[in-house]
Amino acid sequence: MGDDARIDYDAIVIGAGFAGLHMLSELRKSGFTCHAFETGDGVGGTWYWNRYPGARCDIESLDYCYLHDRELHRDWRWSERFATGPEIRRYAEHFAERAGVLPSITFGTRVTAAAFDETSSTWLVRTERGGLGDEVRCRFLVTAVGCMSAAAVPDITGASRFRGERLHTGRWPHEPVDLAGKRVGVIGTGSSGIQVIPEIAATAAEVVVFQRTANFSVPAGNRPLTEAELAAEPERYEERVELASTTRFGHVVAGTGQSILDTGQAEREAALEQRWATGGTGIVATFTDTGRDLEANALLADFVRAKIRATVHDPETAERLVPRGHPIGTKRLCVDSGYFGTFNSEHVRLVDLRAEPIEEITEAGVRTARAGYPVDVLVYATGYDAFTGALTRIDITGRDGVSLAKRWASGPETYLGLAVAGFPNLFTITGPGSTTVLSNVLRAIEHHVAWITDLLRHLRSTGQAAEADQGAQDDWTGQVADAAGRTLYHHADSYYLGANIEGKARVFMPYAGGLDVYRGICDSVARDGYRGFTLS
Ligand code: N01
Repeated sequence: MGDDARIDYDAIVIGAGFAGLHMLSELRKSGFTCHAFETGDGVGGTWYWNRYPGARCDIESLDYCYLHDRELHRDWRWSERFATGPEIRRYAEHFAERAGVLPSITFGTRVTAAAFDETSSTWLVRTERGGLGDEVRCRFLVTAVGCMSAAAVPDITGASRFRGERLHTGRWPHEPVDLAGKRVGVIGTGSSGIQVIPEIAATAAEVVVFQRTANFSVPAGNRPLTEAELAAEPERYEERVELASTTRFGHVVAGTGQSILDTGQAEREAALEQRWATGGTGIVATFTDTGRDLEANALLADFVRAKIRATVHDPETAERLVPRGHPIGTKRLCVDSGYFGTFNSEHVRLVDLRAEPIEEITEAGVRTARAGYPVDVLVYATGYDAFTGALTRIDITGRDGVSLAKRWASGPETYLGLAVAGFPNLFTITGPGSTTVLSNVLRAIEHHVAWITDLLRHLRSTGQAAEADQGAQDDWTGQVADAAGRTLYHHADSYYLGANIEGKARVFMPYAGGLDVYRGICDSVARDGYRGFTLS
C-alpha cells in the first residue's frame, strides 16, 4: 500500500447491470464503503438498453437468474420459459430494491476515465453527467460494464444523410416505436436481428432485411412456465447451485452422450428432431463431437439447413438464408420465434449483401451495388464491440500512465479475465479471458463477484493491494488461446474474435475451457494465497 490519501469510497463499481448490482450488494454486506456509476437512468444493464420488440433471453429463465439468494429464487415467479426483456428488467429492479443498493448508485452518469495513482495506491475515477465532470477516489475499482454493451454502428457512407429514423437494437427508445404502415430496413441478422425482424414484420408495411452472413438459428420453443415447474423449483435449488460449479455452461445442457459420427442416421435424426421440437440452444449438445470435429459438425449443420429449406417457401430465398462458410455454433447460435417463416410474407424481402454490398446510405434509404431500397426507418442490428469495447471506451490508465486501450491494441491480455498486470486493484467482472458469454453469464457473474469480494476482504485485512503478475498473465493468455484452439471457433468470423469490428485485433477473447474448469482454476489461485498476484 502507498501513502494514505483521502478516499471517497473503498470501492467504485462501474455499471448497474446484473454484475454491478450484485457486486454492490456483496460489498455492502462486507462493510465496504462503495458506490456505482451507471450511464443509464435505471438498472439492468443490457436489459435496460435492449428494448427492441422481441428482446428475450436465449437462456431459460430458471437458469438466467441469481442463485446466491435462495429466497429470491424461491419467491420470484418467471412467467415464460424464455423471459422477455421487460420481465428480466423488472427482475433486476426487484433485486436492486430488495438488496437496498439503489441509494448507492448514481444514474445517468458515465465513467469517462480512471487513473491509478501510484503514490497513494488509489484510483481516481472521473465521471460525466450532462457535460459536467466530477471525480471520486477509491482503493478498489471494479468494472461491471457488460460484454455486449458497447454498441457497434458500422461506418457506412452517407449514413448521416438519411432522413428517416435510425435505431440500434441495443439503444432502442424507451417509448414504443410506431412502425405501422412504414417501410423498415434492418441491417444485421445476429441474435438481435433474428429476434426483432418477425416483430417488425408483424406491424410494418414493408421490411427489407440486409443480410451479410446467413446465421444458424433454432426455434426457442417458448411457452408459459407451468405451475408444476414453478412448484418444483425450490426443490431443484440445490441441484442448480451444484451445476453452477460442475458443468461447462453453469447449468445442465442434456445430451445423448454419444458421438454423432458413431450414431446411425435414423437414431441421429430422431435425437435431433426431439431437440429441435424441445427448442433452445440445447441442440448443439445433443452429441459430444459436434463442437470439436468438422465432419461431426457438418451433420448437425445439415440438419438445421434442411429445416430452413423446409420452412421457407421460395427456394431462392431459402438458399440465401442457409448458412454456409462457418460451422454451426462458431458464431453464437441464434434462438428465434418464427424467424425463417417471416420470409414467407409478401412484404418481407431479403437482400444478400454478399451478392450486392451496401454502397451507401442515401436520404431515402440504402443503396447496394444493384439497387436502391427506400425505407422510412433503418434498424441497425449490428451488434457490439464485444468484451473489450466497454472497457477501452473508458480512459483507464494504470502504472506509469499506461492506457488499457493501448495495452490491448493487439488483443486483450488479462489474468483469469479478472485483473490486468500494471493495473493494481482493478478487477473486471466477466472480463476478456474469462468464460463470459461462453457460459451462463449469470453464473459467471456470481462466481466473479464472490471471488473478488473474498480477495477484497483479504486485502482489507492485510492492508495490501493486488496486482496480476506479468508472467501469470502471459501464461493465462496462452491458456485462453489453447482452449479456443481445441474448438472450432476459429472457423468463423465472429465477435468472439473481434472480427466484426474494423481494425480490431483478431484474438479469441473468451475462455472456452468451460466454467467448471475455470472456477476450479480461480479457486485454486485463491487457495494458494492468490498465486499469480503480487500482494504488497
Ligand atoms: O450482434 P451480432 P447481435 N454491414 O454481432 C451484421 C447477445 N444477444 O446484437 O455476421 C452489414 O451477433 C453482422 O454480420 P456478420 C448474444 O450473445 C442475445 O445480434 O458480421 N451487416 C451480424 O449479422 C448475441 O450473440 C440475445 O457478417 C453488418 C449482425 O450485424 C450478442 O448479444 C439477443 C455490418 C450483428 O450480429 C450480439 O447479438 C440479442 C455491416 N457493416 C443479443 N456490421 C438473446 O439472448 C455488422 N453486421 C436471444
